[in-house]
Amino acid sequence: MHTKGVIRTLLAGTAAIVSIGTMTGTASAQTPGPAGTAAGTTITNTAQASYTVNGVQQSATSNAATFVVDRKVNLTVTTNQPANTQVAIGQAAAVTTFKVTNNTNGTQDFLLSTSQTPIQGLFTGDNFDVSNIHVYVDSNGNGTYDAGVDVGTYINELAADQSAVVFIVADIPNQQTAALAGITLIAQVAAGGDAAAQGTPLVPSILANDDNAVDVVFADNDSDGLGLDVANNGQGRASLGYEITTRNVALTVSKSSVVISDPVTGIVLPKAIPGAIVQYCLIVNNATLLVPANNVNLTDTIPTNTTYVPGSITIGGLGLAGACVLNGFTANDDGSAIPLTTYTGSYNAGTKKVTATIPVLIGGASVAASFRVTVN
Ligand SMILES: [Ca+2]
Ligand SMILES: [Ca+2]
Ligand SMILES: [Ca+2]
Ligand SMILES: [Ca+2]
Repeated sequence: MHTKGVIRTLLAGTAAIVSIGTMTGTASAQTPGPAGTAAGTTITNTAQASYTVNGVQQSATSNAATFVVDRKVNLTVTTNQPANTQVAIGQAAAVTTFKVTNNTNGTQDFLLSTSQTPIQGLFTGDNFDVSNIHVYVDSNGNGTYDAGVDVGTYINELAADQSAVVFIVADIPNQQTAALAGITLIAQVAAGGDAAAQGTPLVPSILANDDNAVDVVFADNDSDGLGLDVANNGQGRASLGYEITTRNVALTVSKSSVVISDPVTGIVLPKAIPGAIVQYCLIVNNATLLVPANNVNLTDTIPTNTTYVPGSITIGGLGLAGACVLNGFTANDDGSAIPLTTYTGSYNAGTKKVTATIPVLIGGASVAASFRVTVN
């Protein structure tokens, strides 16, 4: 303990000092947490002297020796999930979860960033990078990433000995060789005290201690033990992996036909007589949530004894219970671009093959395509 009390009172007569040094601090009576007494706490010490003069009890009090507690900056960053995040190729918004604990004896902000530099030994086999990386704080404190709710990008005003959950959200590339991507969360201690603003990174005090100022001392460790972080830099980090486990999706195609009209009754209860127009409906479904299927090509050779109805291909319609209930965009038979959509369709008169192309079929979605033939 810092002792600077000076007994200024001159002692006279036959004095005998009986006791010296009674601490009287102005700090809160509460027992501090593991981070210790809060930075900025004023600690005051006065000394007492008691003595007798000619048998009469006397006393003297020193001046107060006062200093403020300095800021001992420390933090820990850990993973907050039991294993790597299992993902599929092409998966969007894949989440890894971390925890940042403030071991500083004061309320701090924490700035958050990421690194994809593989930590040697930890991520052997890291062979791809994720993209569209975002870091979010678990604003509603439920430990789960809630898109649109957990939107804070830095930890704001985290009290001493308290923790915050942080998510890294990233897209997995559409790359068949992808297997493992390590991702690192880096937390940097920043100034607290302004709930409305992001603090600037703390810097350690390099001058001699000022009793009246809260000096800053970095006391963090080398969090990865591998050289990418170092001790006493005000930063901590932890790493997790994105591991590819899904290389295919559950994609199904269903097909149905319906007679649209016949040459006798028109559209009223039409029958499949020669000359009737029949619409075929193809519904493609991707049942694997979160994983898109790309460049979905639907092909269908028109049946014997029918003739393709030119310009009848539609793509992007709505299918229900295996039937087309709403036709989509009308395609050009030559495969050229269709306004307002990325779908394309074509008919090859030589092979009698109808093709519909759906560039992206997102997980959990269905797209219908249709074309018509006339019964010969
Ligand atoms: Ca949440
Ligand atoms: Ca703040
Ligand atoms: Ca100080
Ligand atoms: Ca460190």
